[in-house]
Amino acid sequence: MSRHTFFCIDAHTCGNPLRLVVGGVPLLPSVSMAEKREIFLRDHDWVRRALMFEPRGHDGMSGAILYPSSRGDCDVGILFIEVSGCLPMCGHGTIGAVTAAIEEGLVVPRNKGKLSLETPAGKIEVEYARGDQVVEQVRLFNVASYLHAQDIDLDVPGLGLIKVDLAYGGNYYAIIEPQVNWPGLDAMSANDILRFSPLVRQAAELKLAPVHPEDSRIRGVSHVMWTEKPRLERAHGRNAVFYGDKAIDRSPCGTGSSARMAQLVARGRLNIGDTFVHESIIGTTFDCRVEGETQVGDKKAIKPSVAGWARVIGHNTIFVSNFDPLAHGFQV
Ligand code: PYC
Repeated sequence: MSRHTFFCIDAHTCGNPLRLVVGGVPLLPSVSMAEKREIFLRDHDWVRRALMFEPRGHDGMSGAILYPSSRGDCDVGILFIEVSGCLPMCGHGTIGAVTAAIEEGLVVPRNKGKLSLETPAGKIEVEYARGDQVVEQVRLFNVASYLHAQDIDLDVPGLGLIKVDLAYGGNYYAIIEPQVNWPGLDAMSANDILRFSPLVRQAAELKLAPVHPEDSRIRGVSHVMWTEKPRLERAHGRNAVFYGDKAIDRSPCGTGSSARMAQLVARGRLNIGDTFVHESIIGTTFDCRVEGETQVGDKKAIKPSVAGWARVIGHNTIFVSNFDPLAHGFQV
């Protein structure tokens, strides 16, 4: 029998899953994480499908793999794997992976409480606070984020004409605010989110087909963010983020929060230095901040940071055997 064994640390970040694969992963050449991502997708995508899809994963599964960084100025590289592919950047994935890696002694930071990570979307800095038992908080200083397009009219079957903004925070987000044809998240069930989001994403992609001005490998509308007033007194906004084919982020979404802040700053509704507490669909929060201004191509951009917590929930030894007809997973 040929059986491949993966050792995983399962965790969740504010409710959203993160499977850190620490053993059994394919070796990749010493190139940038952006190139490793392409090689992984080309030659080893079965690993992602086996570990993310049913029966070993589920519709909302996501994970990460740590690799040595080929950059001298980074402690480690990180590859994000999830149901839709390998994201250039993932906020909840970073918070979960850093928490698990620090608690389990997988990375030794050069500077106490700090890590420099190479992601496929670029270098990010991380600060973490370690308590007696657990890592209490991870703050990631995300890639430059910007508003790509605003007030775009989309004709969405079942909704009618709606206006969306498109913003980048490590992935491209179609952001929808309450408006005439869409009264807000509170009027929507989870089934509605799953039904309308792919239609919005498809319409936004058809109209805008965004390509990152500094890295053409980062392209396409991958996520849809539905926004709403917060329920929690300390929060400034609430959202539900759709990704993959059937996933709704249980966390407030790190790259989504970065995109949302970039949109709000560009629209003059948030300022440099402001904090932005973002509430998720299940009421967990990320403490976000607009750290500064920058440029992406010829667009004004922000430097966002996002802080949240994660908890390790178990060690998982997963077999993928050639005797299992569903070894490489399936989606329904
Ligand atoms: O936290 O950036 C994020 C994220 C992306 C997809 C799901 N979560």
